[in-house]
Amino acid sequence: MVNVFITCLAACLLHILPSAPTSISWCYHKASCSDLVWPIIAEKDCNGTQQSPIDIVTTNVQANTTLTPFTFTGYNQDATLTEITNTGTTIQVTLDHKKMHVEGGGLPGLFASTQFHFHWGNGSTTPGSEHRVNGKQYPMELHIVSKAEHNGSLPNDSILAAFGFFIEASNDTGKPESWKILTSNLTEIASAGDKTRVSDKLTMDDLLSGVDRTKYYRYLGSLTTPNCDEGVIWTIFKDPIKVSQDLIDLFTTTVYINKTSNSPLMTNTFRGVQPINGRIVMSQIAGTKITGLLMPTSANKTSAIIMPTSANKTTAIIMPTSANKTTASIKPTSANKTTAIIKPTSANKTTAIIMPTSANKTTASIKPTSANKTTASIKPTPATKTTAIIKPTSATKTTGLKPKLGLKTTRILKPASTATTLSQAYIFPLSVVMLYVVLSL
Ligand SMILES: *[C@@H]1O[C@H](CO)[C@@H](O)[C@H](O)[C@H]1NC(C)=O
Ligand SMILES: *[C@@H]1O[C@H](CO)[C@@H](O)[C@H](O)[C@H]1NC(C)=O
Ligand SMILES: *[C@@H]1O[C@H](CO)[C@@H](O)[C@H](O)[C@H]1NC(C)=O
Ligand SMILES: *[C@@H]1O[C@H](CO)[C@@H](O)[C@H](O)[C@H]1NC(C)=O
Ligand SMILES: *[C@@H]1O[C@H](CO)[C@@H](O)[C@H](O)[C@H]1NC(C)=O
Ligand SMILES: *[C@@H]1O[C@H](CO)[C@@H](O)[C@H](O)[C@H]1NC(C)=O
Ligand SMILES: *[C@@H]1O[C@H](CO)[C@@H](O)[C@H](O)[C@H]1NC(C)=O
Ligand SMILES: *[C@@H]1O[C@H](CO)[C@@H](O)[C@H](O)[C@H]1NC(C)=O
Ligand SMILES: *[C@@H]1O[C@H](CO)[C@@H](O)[C@H](O)[C@H]1NC(C)=O
Ligand SMILES: *[C@@H]1O[C@H](CO)[C@@H](O)[C@H](O)[C@H]1NC(C)=O
Ligand SMILES: *[C@@H]1O[C@H](CO)[C@@H](O)[C@H](O)[C@H]1NC(C)=O
Ligand SMILES: CC(=O)N[C@H]1CO[C@H](CO)[C@@H](O)[C@@H]1O
Repeated sequence: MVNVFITCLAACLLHILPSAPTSISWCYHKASCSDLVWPIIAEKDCNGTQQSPIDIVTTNVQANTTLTPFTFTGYNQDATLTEITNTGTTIQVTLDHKKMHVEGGGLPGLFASTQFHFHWGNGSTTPGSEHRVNGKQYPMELHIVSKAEHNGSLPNDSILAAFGFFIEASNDTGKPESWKILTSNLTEIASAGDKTRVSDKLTMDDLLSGVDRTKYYRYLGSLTTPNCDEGVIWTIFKDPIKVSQDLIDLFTTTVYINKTSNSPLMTNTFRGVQPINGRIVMSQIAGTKITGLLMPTSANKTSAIIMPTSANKTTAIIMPTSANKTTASIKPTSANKTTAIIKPTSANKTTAIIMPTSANKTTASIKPTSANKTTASIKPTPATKTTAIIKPTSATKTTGLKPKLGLKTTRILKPASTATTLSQAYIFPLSVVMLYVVLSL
C-alpha cells in the first residue's frame, strides 16, 4: 500500500498542478479508482462543468478571428527534452521550460512549456486518445503542458495552456525516426518511478512532424487527471501525427504501472469524454454543416431563412407546435446535400421553398398533421436526384413540387381520403427518368 501511495504521489506531482498537489489514489485500470469515480474521490474539480476531454462536434465549431498562428520558440532546439519518466499513470518527458515557449494563437501572453506526456489505448488497433472528433478516437494523444509566465517566472497559480496532438497509426515500421528514438528509451523505464535521459538530438518539432500548426480547435477545459483543475486553455490540432504501428504498440507492451513483478502493463490511459455543457469550440473556420433548429411553441408565425453559401451540408428542422403559419426558405448555393424537415403539428398553413442551385441531392420531407393547406416548392437546378415526400393527413389542399432539371424526380403525395381532397402536382423535368405517384389512403 505504501507503494501505491508513493507511485501516485510521484505521478501527481509530476503532472504539475496549478494548486496544491493531491495524494488522491486515482488510476485508470480499476473500477474503484478509475475516471468513473474521480467526480467522487476528487469532487473539486473532477465534478465541475468545464471538464476535459470532450468530443469535438465539428458541425458546431464556430469561427474566431483571434485564432492566429502560434510562435513556437525552442521547439527546433536540441537538448530541450530532458528526462523521460514512467509516472505509473503515463510516460512523461520533461522540457527545458527556460528555452521552450509558445505565444500567439489567441493565448493571453507568453507560455513556457514544462512537459509533455501521452494517453493511449491498447496497441495501435484499440484507440486511446482523450479528445475525439465527431466521435472518432485516435490511437494516442500527446499533450504539451505550458504555463503562463509572469516577468520571467512561473507562479504556482499560472494559467495553463494544453496542446493536444492526435496520433494516427501508419503501416510503416520504425517511422518517424524521432519517435523511434524516443520509444527506444521505454525499455529503460519499464517500472513505475523509473526515469532516464532522452537523446540530445531530439527536438519537439521532430516529434510533431506532419502537423499544420495553424489549424486547430480552441476551448476552455480542465486537466484530464485528478484534481481535474479547470481554467485550462485547450488547443487541439486538427492534423494527426502519423506514427507507425510498431512504435505505438511499444507503449502497451513495454511499460508497467507498478514496480512489482506481477504489475499490469500500462494500457488504456485515457479519461472518457466529458459533457460540453454549452461550451463553444472555436477554430479558424466554422463547421462545414449548418443546422437551423427553430421551435416556437406559441407563435402565430414562424419564418426561417437559411442560406449557407459554402457548406457541403445544410439541415433545417422547423417545428412550430401551435402556429398558424410556417414558412421556410432554404437556399444553399454550393452544397452537396440539402435536407429540410418541416413538421407543424397544428398549423393552418405551411410553406417550404428549397432551392439548392448546385446540389447533387435534395430531400424535403413535409408533414403537417392537421393543416388545411400545404405547399412545397423544390427547385434544384443541376441535381442528380430530387425526392419530396409530402404527407398531410387531413388537408383540404396539397400542392407540391416543381423541379426543373432533375435527372431523377420522385414525388409521393399522400392526402387523406376526405371528400374535399384536392391534389395538384407539377413536374417539369427537362429529361430522363420521371416517377410520379399519387397515393390515396
Ligand atoms: C456533482 O455535481 C452535481 C451537480 O453539481 C451534483 O448533483 C452531484 O451530487 C455531484 N456529485 C458528487 C459526487 O458530489
Ligand atoms: C473569440 O475568442 C475570444 C477569446 O480568444 C473571445 O473573447 C471572443 O468572444 C471570441 N469571439 C467570438 C465571436 O466567439
Ligand atoms: C495498412 O495495411 C493494411 C493491411 O495490409 C491495409 O488493409 C490498410 O489499408 C493499410 N493502411 C494504410 C493507411 O495504408
Ligand atoms: C535513449 O535512447 C537513445 C537513442 O536510442 C540512446 O542513445 C540513449 O542511450 C538512451 N538512453 C539511455 C539512458 O540509455
Ligand atoms: C502495485 O502492486 C501491488 C501488489 O501487486 C498492488 O497491491 C497495487 O495495487 C499495485 N499498484 C497499482 C497502482 O496498481
Ligand atoms: C396570435 O393571434 C391571435 C389572434 O390573431 C392573437 O390574439 C394572439 O395574441 C397571437 N399570438 C401571438 C403570440 O402573437
Ligand atoms: C390561429 O388563427 C386563429 C384565427 O385566425 C386564431 O383564433 C388562433 O388563436 C390562432 N392560433 C394561434 C395558436 O395563435
Ligand atoms: C466540402 O466542399 C469542399 C469544397 O467546397 C471540398 O473541398 C470538400 O472535399 C468537401 N467536403 C466533403 C466532405 O464533401
Ligand atoms: C461536393 O463533393 C465533392 C466530393 O464529394 C467535392 O469534390 C466537391 O467540392 C463538393 N462540392 C461542393 C460544391 O462542395
Ligand atoms: C385554422 O383556421 C380556422 C379558421 O380560420 C381556425 O378556426 C382554426 O382554429 C385554425 N386552426 C388552428 C390550428 O389554428
Ligand atoms: C455531382 O454531379 C456532378 C454533375 O452534375 C458530378 O460531376 C459529380 O461527380 C457529382 N458529385 C457527386 C459527389 O455525386
Ligand atoms: C379554414 C378552413 O378551411 N378550415 C377547414 C379545415 O379543414 C377542416 C376539415 O378538414 C374543416 O372543418 C375546416 O373548416
